Amino acid sequence: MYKRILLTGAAGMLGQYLRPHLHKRWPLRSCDVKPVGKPMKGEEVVTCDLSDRAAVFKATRGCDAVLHFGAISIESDFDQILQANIVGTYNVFEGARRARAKRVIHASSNHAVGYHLRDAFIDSDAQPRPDTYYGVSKSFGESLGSMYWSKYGIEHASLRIGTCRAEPIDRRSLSTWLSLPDLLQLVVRCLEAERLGYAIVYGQSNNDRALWDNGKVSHLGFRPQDNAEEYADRLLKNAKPEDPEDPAVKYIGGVFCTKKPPMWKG
Ligand code: NAI
Ligand code: 15L
Repeated sequence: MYKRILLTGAAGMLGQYLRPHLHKRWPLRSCDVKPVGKPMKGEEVVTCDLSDRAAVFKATRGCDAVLHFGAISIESDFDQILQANIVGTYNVFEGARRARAKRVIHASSNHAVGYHLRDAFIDSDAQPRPDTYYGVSKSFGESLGSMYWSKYGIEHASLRIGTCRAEPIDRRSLSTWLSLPDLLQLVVRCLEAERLGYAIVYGQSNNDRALWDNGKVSHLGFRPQDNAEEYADRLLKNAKPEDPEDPAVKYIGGVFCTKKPPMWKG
């Protein structure tokens, strides 16, 4: 049982989904630099920038678990990633240590290992092979999690999330999809599992075309229920043939592996 859980990134897509579900189970403090919305009864809402160390330390005070979902969630300029995702993640871990938190769960990403070949069927021991500055920042969070576990005993899970949406959106996400209910199950298992230690877990549903092996973290009891294959006919109906040598096809990270990822305005 937790006294209070801090959720960073509470105004974001995944934070907004998780908030009410978490609030039903545990006292919750929701935090973001953007407006989170009206507090639910008993919920505490905090506005803060993750790069503001004093504000993050204040936000973590009194929390015995942290779900760190706040971040720039796509590729961006290095200086922005540095502040929000690298400095910000350090602030969250250090705040959690000062608050004597038991567990920190970090929304990492498949982009921490984006340059592994798609058909390599990597597991939790795969080396970091980030595909972007964004992926580098997620890999940094995984390393911090390892250090805070080994040095201070703070249990940690880094969730290498695939594509978390209400539904899969394209051919790639028939492999990488994580449904929202499966995300919730994953987060709850990481909070409730008797033993967490240091865990690297792939955030994927029970997809026929799954790319990753969660066998080494089966003790968490994460058993995803959804399968992207249900959407395959619709998504593949008008799909063009793929070039297997295109980096966006060859590697796990998809378009993030191209020289200029299309979502990056830099
Ligand atoms: P999102 O972009 O919708 O939400 C991220 C939230 O972080 C936003 O509300 C934003 O305001 C907040 N944030 C950004 N910079 C901040 C700062 N400096 N200070 C305080 N708050 C800040 O992203 P989404 O989809 O909800 O993802 C949540 C987490 O999961 C992110 O860490 C993302 O990298 C990770 N993730 C998401 C995936 C997905 O498919 N949705 C896949 C892999 C990882
Ligand atoms: C991520 O890390 C992003 O946050 C998300 O928006 C998706 O692009 C996802 O990866 C993906 O790889 O599909």
